[in-house]
Order: sequence, then structure tokens, then C-alpha cells
Amino acid sequence: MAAPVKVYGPPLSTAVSRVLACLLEKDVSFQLVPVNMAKGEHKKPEYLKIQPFGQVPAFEDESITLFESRAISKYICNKYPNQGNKGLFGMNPLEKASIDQWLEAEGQSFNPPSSVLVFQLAFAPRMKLKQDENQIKQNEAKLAKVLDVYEKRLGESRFLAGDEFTLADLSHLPNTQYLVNGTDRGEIFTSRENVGRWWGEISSRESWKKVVEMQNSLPPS
Ligand SMILES: N[C@@H](CCC(=O)N[C@@H](CS)C(=O)NCC(=O)O)C(=O)O
Repeated sequence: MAAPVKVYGPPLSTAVSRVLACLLEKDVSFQLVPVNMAKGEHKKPEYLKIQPFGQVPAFEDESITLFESRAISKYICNKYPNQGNKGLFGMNPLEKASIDQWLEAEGQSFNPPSSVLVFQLAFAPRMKLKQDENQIKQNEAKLAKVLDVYEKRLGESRFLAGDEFTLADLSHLPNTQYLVNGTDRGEIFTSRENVGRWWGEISSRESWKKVVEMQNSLPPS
């Protein structure tokens, strides 16, 4: 039997949790390798050999290493097409293109404002850092515009890339989880009928519930 793949980094990291959700959807066994970010382990030369930008996650599958959570997730889907959720990254070129399109929308349009808000609203208070009200205001406005597009799309189809849950939806889970459940700004999602319905559905996936359990079972840092 092949050795389990390795994911380096803490499940509380949004990018790490994206990869974990994908592995769980695809029923791929994995080993989580701790990286102590408080001690700067992600900036050490040994770690930079597998993640040259000094970020988490890094990923190892036998002799290959990868970084970038979305690229890692696609690799997992492509390597295990017949395992777990078979349609997670589509079954034909058209499905794959539609999933890629919404994955790009997530990476290019949704992630920039939502990750700033996750940092400002969820992480800064925990880290006892001063919040930047201007950044919060500007990024809330940017995210609202993106979610208006999603609201329309999700009025036409059950999930972003069509009628099935895919990597495109999965990729939105980490930031949305923090914003809906870890801040008082969840309304930006839940006040939009279709986006709220979609969030309810995607966040109830068994895979995601397991990731949240992993996050909640960590000792407080
Ligand atoms: N685009 C990268 C982003 C990775 C990323 O930003 N990781 C954060 C944690 S969620 C990190 O390592 N931050 C520490 C740093 O940048 O020094 C991916 O999706 O893998």
C-alpha cells in the first residue's frame, strides 16, 4: 500500500484546511505534519526546500512535493479520479472548465477581500493586533460585489459549477467558515438568499465537518 500523503501546516490555516477538505472528499489517507508557525518553522531553510515562499501548506506524495492549496487540490483529484467523490474536479473537459472558471473566481475575486476580512476580523483580535477599519470597510464593499454575482449564479444552479458540489465550492469553505462563524459579519453571506442556502449546504458536508472538528480539537495557542 502507498504511504499516506503528507500535509505540512496547521488545520487552522485556511489554505491547509482547503487541502484537508479535498483529501477527505476524495477518501485519501494523509498524515498531518505540524509546522510551528509561531516559532517561524515555515521560514527555516529545510521547510523552504518544499515551500519556497515560506507559507503553509506544503504537500508531499512519495518523491514529489507541491505547494499552493488549489494546485494541490487539483493534483489530488487528478491522481485519484475513481476514489471518493468522483466528480469533485469534473468528469469531462466542459465540467472541468466550469469548475476551473469558478475556482479562478474564488482565487482572483473572492479570496482577496475575504482573506483580508478573515485576518482583520477573526485573527487580529486573537493576536491582539489593532484592526484597520479602512481596510475592513473597503474589503466588505468588494466582497459584497462579488457575492452579488454569486447570488445571481446560485439562483440559476445549486452549486457554483452546476448541480453538483465540486472543488469550486469546496475552495470557498475556509474563508467563509471564519467569516460566518468566527466574526459578527456573517450576514454578508446569510442575508443573500441563494448564497445563504449554498453556504448551509456546503458547510454541512461530512468532509468539512471533520476539518472543523480537527480545528476545534487543537489546544488553544
Ligand atoms: N496561495 C497560497 C496561500 C498560502 C498562505 O497564505 N498561507 C498562509 C496561512 S493561510 C501562511 O502561510 N502565512 C504565513 C506567511 O505568509 O508567512 C495557498 O493557497 O497555498
